[in-house]
Amino acid sequence: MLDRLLTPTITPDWQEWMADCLMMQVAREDIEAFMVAQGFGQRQVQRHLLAMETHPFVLAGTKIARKMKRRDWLLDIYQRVMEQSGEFDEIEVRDTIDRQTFYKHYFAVNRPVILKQQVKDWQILKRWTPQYFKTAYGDRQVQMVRMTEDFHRYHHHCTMAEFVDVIESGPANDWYMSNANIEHNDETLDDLFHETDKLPELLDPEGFRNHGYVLLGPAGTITDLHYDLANAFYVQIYGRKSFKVISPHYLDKVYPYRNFLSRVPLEDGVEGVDAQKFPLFKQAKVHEFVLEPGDAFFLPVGWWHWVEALDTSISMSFPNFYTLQRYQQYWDIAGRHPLIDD
Ligand SMILES: O=C(O)CCC(=O)C(=O)O
Repeated sequence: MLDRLLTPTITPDWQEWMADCLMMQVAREDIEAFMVAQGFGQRQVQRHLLAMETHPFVLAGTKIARKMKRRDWLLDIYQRVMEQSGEFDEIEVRDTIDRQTFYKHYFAVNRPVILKQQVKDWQILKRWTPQYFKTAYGDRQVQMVRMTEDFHRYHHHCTMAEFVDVIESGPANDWYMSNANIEHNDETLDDLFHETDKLPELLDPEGFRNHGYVLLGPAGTITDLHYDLANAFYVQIYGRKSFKVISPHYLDKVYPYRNFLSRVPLEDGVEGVDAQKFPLFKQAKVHEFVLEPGDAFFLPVGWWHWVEALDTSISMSFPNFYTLQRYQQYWDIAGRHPLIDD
């Protein structure tokens, strides 16, 4: 009787964890041993497991988990096969590229590339500095993403001049003018895109403004590991940014959640990732590089990326390729599926 009173109840959170383990085919004995070590009673755990194992929800979930495992297996094999060519060991660095080579050998095969000279003569590389933003757009109201200590993000309004003062006052990771504020900053972004040099060899001048981003923030700004729903042509305008990039083939190794985010924190580098919490992560190949002002980077759809500003930084990201990107439509279909939400 006393035992029963002292034994913790198996809360809905624990039940969810147990169901998850069962669906992922973790051995019954392992689940039992783990829970007993957490203070649960053995008979109590056994009773729950027995009821859960034959529950129709768990049986349906097990089938779905098997399907997902088969897909993960296939992605794993694709990666291994590709690696045999030796061509994908590193992200390729080139000076420039012509349209045909780019679309055939990179865009169409989802292959990233760094271009060191492609945008070197862009005028905004000389003109754009935080001080220029302050002088030319100082009194504009702009919207920033701010992040609280508990990683809650919210929007903050201030003038461009105020924002520039903040980002120049030292490293921080809680002020960012990024893609999340695109609608509110429309007028300012329109003007910035109007100023931007064009790149007709690779990007369609017609669609230059559509859904492109200007990313402005202090040294120390971190964008956590995630992937984008479209291809992006990323240009580093001012300051340096450090990238960690992972092929989409490692989907199950980066612990995805909420659609396109990863649970793996990379602030302490790849070595700093907790191997107990994220045991599969060590199997993922992480490409690390730094973009300098004037560097461009083709970031294909689905590639995981983690980014840190090493200096006060201005970057741009363009989606206006000559090939239409209709992936968003497919995403809408997949995104509505509740199982993809976690
Ligand atoms: O420069 C950054 O902070 C990363 C931007 C990014 O991840 C994105 O545009 O998808």
